[in-house]
Amino acid sequence: MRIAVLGGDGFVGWPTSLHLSNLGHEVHIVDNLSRRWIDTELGVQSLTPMDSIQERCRIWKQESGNTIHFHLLNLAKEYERLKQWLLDHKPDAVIHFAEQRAAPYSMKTDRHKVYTVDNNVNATHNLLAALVETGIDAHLVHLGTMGVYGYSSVGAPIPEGYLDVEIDTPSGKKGQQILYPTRPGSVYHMTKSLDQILFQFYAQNDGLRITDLHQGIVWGTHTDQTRRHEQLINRFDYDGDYGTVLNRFLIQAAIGYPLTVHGTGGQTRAFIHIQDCVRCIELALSDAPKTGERVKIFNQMTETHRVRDLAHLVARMTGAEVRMLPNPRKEADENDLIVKNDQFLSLGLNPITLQEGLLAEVVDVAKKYAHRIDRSRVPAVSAWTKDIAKRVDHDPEGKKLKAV
Ligand code: USQ
Repeated sequence: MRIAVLGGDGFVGWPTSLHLSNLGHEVHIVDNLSRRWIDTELGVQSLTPMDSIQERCRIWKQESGNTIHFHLLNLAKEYERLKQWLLDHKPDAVIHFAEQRAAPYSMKTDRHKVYTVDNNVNATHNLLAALVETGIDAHLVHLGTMGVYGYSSVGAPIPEGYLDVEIDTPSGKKGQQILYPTRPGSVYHMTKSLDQILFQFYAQNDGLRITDLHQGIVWGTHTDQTRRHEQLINRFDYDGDYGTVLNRFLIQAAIGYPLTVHGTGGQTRAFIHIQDCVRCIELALSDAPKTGERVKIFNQMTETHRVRDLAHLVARMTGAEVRMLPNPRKEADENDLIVKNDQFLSLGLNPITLQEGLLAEVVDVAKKYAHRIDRSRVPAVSAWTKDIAKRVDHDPEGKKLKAV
């Protein structure tokens, strides 16, 4: 297949591009390199040294003999160029990762909220409108998030996108399937909830073939392809805005920084290893919906864990200290989470669950590049409301709190 990977320079986009190229697909990365610009804005860098995208593609060609093409294009701002690109390349599938993906970044200031909505919603809508206008019948696979469902304890498994409900009508009860109600916990998660509505409309109105992947928190850094050469290494975020919880704990353990648990650590979240992410994209591509079929929704996660349990697991493994901090986010202190992921399992996903070996691999990578870490960028200081900001500002590293 000829596959466009929009956002193919990012944390999941790059290993996905390598994985699909390795399987023999013709891969085109379309990216505006915004993630690299955000590093510059924030004054932080990936823990791992990343080469330019052109250099990464050159090394891949040298290693594998396969070409990955790179196209610099801003999906959210260059609509006419996007249409022309689609007409020129006629992809069989488009994988859409091209969105700002950090909840804390999206909540930093009003400017970051506006940027995240502008960028994410326009990127998705421009792509949908351009597919209709050009008549290109590509399977669109979008990277969504488990966070659209919210994190209140409902006591029942979260289904894969759709919920069966019964509605009282004058002629009795009627069954209906609705999108599972959204309850986003950040502006970023809200944009992915809006994406869902855009997908419903374009599938129903124009027959676009769309798969939406509701992904959990990714952990790990290497995949089979990024391991092949030092210069194919994946990016790896550790800072308070872009670093995600389990990878942050592993990096913190590697540099002797107390593990930063927000609040009680009773938040339960869904997780997936990066190797399984790229496998899931491959499986989703193999199971495209037909024209006229409703949007396919998969829960792209393999297990759920409570944040404090992960902290204690990492502490046991490494001897790190665990510290409960004032939570910069507005989120439930404690929640349960049961998630269905039957569709990927039935397509052949064999989940990689938390294994000491893979956890230790992340610690080793972090130790290798520890000299690149700016410890002052480790605390998460982006606060969800002004009231929370006052609390977090006084004690961002939880120094006044007792270690547990
Ligand atoms: N947390 C800590 N300590 C930290 C960092 C995070 O306790 O040092 C807590 C947070 O307060 C939160 C949980 O860990 O309760 C998860 O935070 P996270 O930063 O790992 O994940 P999140 O903000 O939800 O976002 C990440 C990705 C996003 C993806 C999402 C999947 O950045 O792109 O959509 O995970 S999910 O969480 O399932 O919605």
